[in-house]
Amino acid sequence: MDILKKLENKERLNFDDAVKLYDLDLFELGMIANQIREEKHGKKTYFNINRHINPTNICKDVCQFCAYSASRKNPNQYTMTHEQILEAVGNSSKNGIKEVHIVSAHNPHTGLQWYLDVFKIIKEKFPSIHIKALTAAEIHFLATEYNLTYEDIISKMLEHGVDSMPGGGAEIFDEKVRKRICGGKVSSEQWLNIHKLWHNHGKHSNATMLFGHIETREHRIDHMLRLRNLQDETGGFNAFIPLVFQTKNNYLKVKEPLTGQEILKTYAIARILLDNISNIKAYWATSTVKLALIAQEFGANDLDGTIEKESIQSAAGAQSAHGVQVQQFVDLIKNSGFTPVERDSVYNELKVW
Ligand code: V47
Repeated sequence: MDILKKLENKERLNFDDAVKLYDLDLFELGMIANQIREEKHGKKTYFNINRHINPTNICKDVCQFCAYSASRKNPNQYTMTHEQILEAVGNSSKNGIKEVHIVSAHNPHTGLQWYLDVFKIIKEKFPSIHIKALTAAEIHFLATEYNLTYEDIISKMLEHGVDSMPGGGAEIFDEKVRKRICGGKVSSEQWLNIHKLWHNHGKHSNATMLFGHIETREHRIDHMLRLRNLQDETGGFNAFIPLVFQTKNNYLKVKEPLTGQEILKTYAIARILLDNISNIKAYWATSTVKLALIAQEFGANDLDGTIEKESIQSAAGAQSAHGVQVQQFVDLIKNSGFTPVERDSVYNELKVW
């Protein structure tokens, strides 16, 4: 097969080649992805000790896949006060967190300064905690709502202590699918442009892909290739994170969740295609812990972190309402034959456990 030759010669795959990868036998695909993983990372599996905070669920936008937003189905609106947010970070800092991952809905009532002050007060009180915050979708919302440019918002993020950007809001880049699942929010081109502007400041970010809803395999490949192109330009993405769609409490009536095989193939293909993104993250909250551990043999070298509490995906059925204890995480990685390596948010190694 041509593709196998190309891979042997370490040639880049194009769109048609990549789509055909899905037709390979799962184990053949896994072996190819695992070989690349081992060349890049050996048996190391990265994780971090982190805490997710989702400060408000009130949202101006209506995404069909979302179970978190309080604008429609969810009657339980909330907006945390800055004191509550500080208290949450304070409690978690006792557990040794090195990162807070802050993602909110697009709340038009708080004012811009409320969003920014969340970062400022955390940085002032906990200067050593890395703040990963504001998705490109939130940046687009804030710029539009307050009549500012993306650069304006990015400068304010930097001033207020944001260290890196999470990969959320990417969903699926294909414009037709995007219109159906989240029309009205940040477009694909805007999402990519915002990350490019952020990278131009010498800063890093992640990239996600929401899959397992109404998209096809071709749409996933297209998504990954658009990311590969931007990464060639900027080199700013730390990790690619395929997010497995959670089917509960949302408007996309997906009856058949993806099979484990399809999820593993997608991780493996990501590892093969994204030769310029170092880390493939099997985010256990959406893949399940069990599958994330297997994904280590299919190209994934990162399992995200301990999380502590997460509200967006758990609203749709993910297992992340509560996190995992560090020791349990470490034991799971070890028992599955890999070496747990605690990392910081930009992938410096902190401790081999
Ligand atoms: O963009 C929403 C997703 C994302 C559902 O950068 C859903 O390290 C599955 O981006 N089923 C936010 N997913 C979370 C996110 C993230 C998570 C972990 C690590 C990082 C990182 C980023 O959650 C949204 C959206 O794609 N999401 N609803 C759902 N029903």
